[in-house]
Amino acid sequence: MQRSRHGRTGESHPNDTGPKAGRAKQRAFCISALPEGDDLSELHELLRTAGVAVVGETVQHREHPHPNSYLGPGKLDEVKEDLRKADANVVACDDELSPRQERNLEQLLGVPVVDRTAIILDIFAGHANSSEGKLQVELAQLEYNLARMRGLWTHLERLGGGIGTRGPGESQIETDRRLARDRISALRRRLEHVQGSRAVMRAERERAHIPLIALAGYTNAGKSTLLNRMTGAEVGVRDRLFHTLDPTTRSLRIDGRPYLLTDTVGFIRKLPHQLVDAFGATLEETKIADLILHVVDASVDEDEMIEMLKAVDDVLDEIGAGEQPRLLVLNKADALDEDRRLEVGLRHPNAVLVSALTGGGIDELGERIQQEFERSLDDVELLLPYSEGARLAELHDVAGDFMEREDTADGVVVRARLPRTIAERYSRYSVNGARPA
Ligand SMILES: Nc1nc2c(ncn2[C@@H]2O[C@H](COP(=O)(O)OP(=O)(O)OP(=O)(O)O)[C@@H](O)[C@H]2O)c(=O)[nH]1
Ligand SMILES: [Mg+2]
Repeated sequence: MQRSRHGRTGESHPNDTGPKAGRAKQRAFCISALPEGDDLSELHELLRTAGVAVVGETVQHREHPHPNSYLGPGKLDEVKEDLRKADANVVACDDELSPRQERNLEQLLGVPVVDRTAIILDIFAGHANSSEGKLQVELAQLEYNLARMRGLWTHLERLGGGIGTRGPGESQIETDRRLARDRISALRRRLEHVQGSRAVMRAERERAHIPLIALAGYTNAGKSTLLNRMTGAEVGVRDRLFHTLDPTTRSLRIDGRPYLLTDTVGFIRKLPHQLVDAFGATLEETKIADLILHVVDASVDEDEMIEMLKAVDDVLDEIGAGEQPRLLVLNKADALDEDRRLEVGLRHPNAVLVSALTGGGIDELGERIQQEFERSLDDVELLLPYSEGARLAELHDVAGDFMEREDTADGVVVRARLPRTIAERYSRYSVNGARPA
């Protein structure tokens, strides 16, 4: 194979993902022991997002990955040859590898091996902007590395107390582990500090009782685009995975009523548990939401969409948001052909089809959101003495268009539909007593 100063020359490989493969510093060969039917396109996307070129792949359909080396020994011989031919300098695995599998693979193949978790952590590290995001990612990375150190340690232990096992190697690992643990505690403390202000904001919101709606969904589903469309925010949007890590909350009004809409980190199949742990506070926003808009990219085929929906449902369950009221939002309607449009309509009759990009379906989404909150609204008739006039503004703020006022000799008579919690607060002004909507 001819090589230029910049790497491989014009020759193209069937698995090249694009022109970048010729220049990229890191050239990955993908391996997987996936069950029949799955493919590696998502791993390719992850690598593209991480700035790594894909130069080849091998899939071995196995019941279970090989416990020592992930793929079987015969397959690994083939991979070794393929690696050389494709001039790959790193192997990327679509699963999380045990420390032992990773170590053995590196020894057998002679190049660094990264697993799915490491790739995702790497992407998160590259995309973290806020100090909180950076701390969260560092915490997840340390947890991941600590598990690897532990693996190395058991490996040495198994060698038995012979020469060399009680020397500097052992104490070095112990020191490293202790340092990692100290750093983890320090990071947790700093995170708690940073997250304090979020708790204050939340308490304020709860006092005001503004309904909180959280966007949740697979990475790249269009959550940030939808936030921007609905609230006029200018959150960054890009066709890459895990572009958003920091939560953004913006207010919006539907028929005059205020809501808060929050956009957070996206999910993925096999989202590393270290990230779920470290991003606990960020994901908390989803957990405490009054309504979750589950956004999914409907422009893919049905099977893939179902898989993405399931991956998100799993994470929502895992973070304790499984029981939250939910509305399914099928996004990217503009990219659907007529057949697919009909199909999603039939298969997901309760979902709302929108295009965050063009604005199609957004009004209907607004109506559906209102309907979801309808149940928690009460019709009230209040008599506010003129001395309590200041409260009118607050009432108007929460009731939006659903408020009428009439000036009488005794004060202002207000008829409004209010969130139950606010209706309760005003019950002492009630003319007929609050009655359920
Ligand atoms: N065709 C089409 N593309 C869309 C639509 N909504 C979003 N996109 C595109 O999808 C890509 C991802 O959009 P984002 O809004 O960044 O997606 P996200 O869900 O916030 O992704 P992460 O933050 O990475 O989890 C971008 O290239 C958007 O332009 C849509 O309605 N139609
Ligand atoms: Mg986003």
